[in-house]
Amino acid sequence: GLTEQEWQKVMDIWAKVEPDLSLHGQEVIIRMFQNHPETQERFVKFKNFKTLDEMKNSEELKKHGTTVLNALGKILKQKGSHEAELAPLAQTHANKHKIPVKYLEFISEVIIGVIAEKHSADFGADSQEAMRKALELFRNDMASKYKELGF
Ligand code: 89R
Repeated sequence: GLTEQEWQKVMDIWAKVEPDLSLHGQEVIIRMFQNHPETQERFVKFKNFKTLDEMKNSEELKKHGTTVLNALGKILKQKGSHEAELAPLAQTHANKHKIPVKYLEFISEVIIGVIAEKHSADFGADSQEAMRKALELFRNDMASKYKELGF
């Protein structure tokens, strides 16, 4: 788990992300698609986007990015006691969307990269490390749920 100080660092940086959640969300989704094109294929509504402009101009993509970061924020704020938030997410991402844990690793790195770019002054090495640990915990618990679900 994380120490109380590490959770505090996670909460502090998330408080900087939240006022502009949809912009961060949009950037995270676009960068994930660019760095890992196989992730784009998973979306009926986005898989036919060819250009960066198409991605940037899509209100649907921005909305989805907001949904994802909003869900992640709720999970992070539980500081590890996220069973109630995680269970339904694991359920849909295993059974319905069939998203491998490997993709969760991709998005974790992308999230850290986007925050590092936008908030370099507030996201030093120790804060990055705390966020990396929080996202690792999230992934590990998703992986356990996936296993229970036979995925
Ligand atoms: C795919 C990660 C993640 C990853 C999808 C992926 C969209 C929250 C991928 C639609 C797909 C496909 C959908 C369906 C979807 O369904 O539970 O409308 N995700 C929906 O056709 C993550 C992460 C979080 C997260 C949500 C929420 C919904 C949703 C909420 C809507 C409700 C539902 C981790 C940061 C594969 C590309 C918190 C990834 F690669 F990153 F692992 N989702 N999603 N997702 Fe997804």
